[in-house]
Formats: sequence, C-alpha cells, structure tokens
Amino acid sequence: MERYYQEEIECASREEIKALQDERLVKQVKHVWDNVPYYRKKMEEKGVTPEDIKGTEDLHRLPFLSKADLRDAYPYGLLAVPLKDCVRIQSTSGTTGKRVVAFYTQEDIDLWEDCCARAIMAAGGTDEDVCQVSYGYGLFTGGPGLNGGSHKVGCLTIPTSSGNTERQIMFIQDLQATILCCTPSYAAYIGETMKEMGLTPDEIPLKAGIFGAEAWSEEMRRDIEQTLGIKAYDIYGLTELSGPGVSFECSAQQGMHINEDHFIAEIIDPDTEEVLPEGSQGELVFTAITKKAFPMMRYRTRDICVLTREQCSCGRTHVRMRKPKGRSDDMLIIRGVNVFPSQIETVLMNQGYAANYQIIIDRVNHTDTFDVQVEMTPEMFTDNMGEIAERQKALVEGMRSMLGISPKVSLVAPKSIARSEGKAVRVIDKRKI
Ligand code: DLL
Repeated sequence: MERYYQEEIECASREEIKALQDERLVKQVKHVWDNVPYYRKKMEEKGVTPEDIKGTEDLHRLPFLSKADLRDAYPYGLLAVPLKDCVRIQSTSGTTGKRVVAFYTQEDIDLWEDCCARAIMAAGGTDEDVCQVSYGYGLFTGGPGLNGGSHKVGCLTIPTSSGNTERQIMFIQDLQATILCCTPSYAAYIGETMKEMGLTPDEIPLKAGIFGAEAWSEEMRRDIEQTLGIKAYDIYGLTELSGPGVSFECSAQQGMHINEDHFIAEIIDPDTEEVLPEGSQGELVFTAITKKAFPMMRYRTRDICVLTREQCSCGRTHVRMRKPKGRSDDMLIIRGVNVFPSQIETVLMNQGYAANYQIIIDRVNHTDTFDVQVEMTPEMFTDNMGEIAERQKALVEGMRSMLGISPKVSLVAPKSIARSEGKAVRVIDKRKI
C-alpha cells in the first residue's frame, strides 16, 4: 500500500497544483523584488516588473540565476530576509571557487524537512522504522535534511553520519535499522564490506535505501539492491534549493516526483536558454516559491534531465524528473566528444563490474589521452594475462560503441581504487586548459 506524508498536496489535481503555483509565484516575485536588490536589478535590465508576472505562464519572462550569480553575490547578496530571521546556513561540498552558502529561516527548515519526510514515506517508511542517516552531517545538506525528515515521519533516527563503515554495519545489525540513507557509492561500499564480513542479504534487517547526491545508474541500483537485499530509492536535491528532497522516487521507481508546491521546474536548452517542451532533454531550472531566506528564481542547476507529467501508478500527481544523466559541467569533452561518466558506468555494470572506476584524462602533444581504470571484482580476479587482455578488450569495445571513442582500459586489483564515504570522485582531469 502506498503511503503519503501529505496526501492532499502530493495527490492534488493538476488544476489545484497550478493554482497554488500561480499564487505562490506571484507572491514570491514580489518578495524578491522588494528584498533582493541584486535580482531586482536583473529584472529591471530585462524590463520586467512584478506586475508582469501573473502566473506560471509568465515564468519565462524572469531572468535566470546561475552559480556565477551566487559567487558574485556571496555571501549575503541574495538574502531576502533580515539576517536575524535566519537560523541556519548549509554549504556545498564544491571544490572550485567560493562555496555556496544557503540561508534558512525556521519555516524554510520546516518545509525542507517536510519534503524529506515525503521521500521517506514514499520509500515505505513509517514511525515503526529505524532510519540510519549515513549522509555527512555538518555543512553538507544530506545528513541534516534526512535527519529532519526522519524525525517528522517518527522513525527512530540513527545519526551516524558518514564514515567508520564497520560501526555503520554494527548499528544496522544491533539496532535493526530498516532504512539506510547515504550516497549510492557509500551504499555500494557498505554492501561490499558486509559481503567481506560474510553477511548475506537476509541477515541484514534493511528493507529500503534512500540514495542520492550524485548520479548513479540503473545497473548500480540493481547491484546495491541485490547486495543489501533492499529496494533502493533515488532522491535528488541541491544546496541552493534547501538540499535533498527537491524530488524523490516512489514505489513505481519511474522517475522522481518534484515537490511542485515548493519548486517550479523547467527544462531549457543550455545554449539558447529557450524553454523546451515536456519530454525534451535539457538543463533543469528551478524556481523556489516558498523559500523565504534564500529564494532562488529560475536557478540553472546544470543537471541534464527530462520531465514527464504522465500519470504515475503511486497516485502522486507531481511532475517527475528522470534520473539526471550527470551535470553539464561534469560532462567531459574528450577529443571533441561529449562523455558522461554515467555512460562508462553503464558499460562496466553491463559486463559484471561494480562501479569502482576512475577516469584519467591528460593532454600529451596536443592530443587528449583517455584512460579508464577499472577494478576487477573479487570473483573475476586473476593473474592470467590472456584473460585480463580479453576482458580489457571487451570493455574498450563496449565503451567505443557507447561513446564513439576508445579509451585505454586497465584492469586493476580489487580494492585498489579509493572508496568514498560521500560523493565519489570518478574523474581526474590533468589537462591544463
Ligand atoms: O547533493 C543534496 C542531496 C543530499 C541530494 C542528499 C540527495 C541526497 P549539493 O551538494 O549541493 O546537494 O549537490 C547538488 O548533486 O545539482 C546534482 O548534480 C547532484 N545530485 C543530487 N542528487 C542527485 C541524484 C546535494 N539523485 C548536485 N542523481 C545536483 C543525480 C544528483 N545527481
């Protein structure tokens, strides 16, 4: 049986959702115009005033915000309430330039935690569940967001944060955790460690996992589901829009429902900025219509995605987004060809490997070198050179037909690529361009 946290809104009719979005958008544009001079200037430059925005059909008239704006306005330039009304900040784990600092009022936190509670209930969670939150706590939004959602559902919450994998497994067993929340790469690592400890899926009390914060493939989902004996649900979000819970998967596992009472989603062509029709692939853009402290308007996420409004068997009516294929800024251009790490992962998983790999790119004599190191699984580990060469050849062939270019593939021993307790580092780009 499908469970909802806020059924009246999660299953509202399309007309009701549209009316709510229209009303909230109009209010939010006025709030931002009155309180954020940085965005007001952008609106003025585009010749738009709050009176021009009468509903969602006028959304396209508003200017975009991007990561560059966040950097320009750092730290307080996009704040829309007095600092004394804010009770928390969270920040991104980004490694380049200034970090993104997002501000929250108490109400903002409350609504964010509602979104995470919806995700936990969509994964079958109730107040009978024990929910282990193994996302990082602190500045990263994963731990605090799912922690708050878990409290709202009434689960017994285990705030382990990430790291110390053996202790994670001890708590899962001793406290009978039924739901695990962490990045998919950490879930795979926990699964791998359990296997090494000789634990079989039926000795593990977990029934569901809520995994996100990075792109992961369907193949990786199947792998984690098998090793942990669970159903693995995807969850999406970003710091600029609160954190996890912008969208989440339901029992149908056919895309993630976007919480449309809080976020309006659009897909645009990243080059022309033109809004694309439903079903097209493009860059995901969000407008936050309830966030008070840090209200992002038409924020360009860089995530490449597709939206669908087709009816979902779970009863929820909110628009769904397909698993993001990766970020447009994660996209590698190697010898002029666009390559997403997720494509390489699909080839690996199809040939029986786990998602333990690293892509190393360099430029030698003005030509890109493209190396992929892939870990053998313990089952396939061998020192028979002929067999290794055969396997490498099959991988090169798989990648060539997926990408149109051939990498140099090296098979390496199990456990020789560093594991991640948070977001995985898949790419090392040594090119100085
Ligand atoms: O990763 C928030 C989060 C925490 C989401 C826990 C889900 C679970 P940031 O660190 O700001 O926030 O990174 C946001 O991560 O723009 C996507 O590129 C990527 N991302 C997040 N969730 C997914 C997902 C958190 N389910 C950036 N699939 C986003 C693919 C994801 N990519």
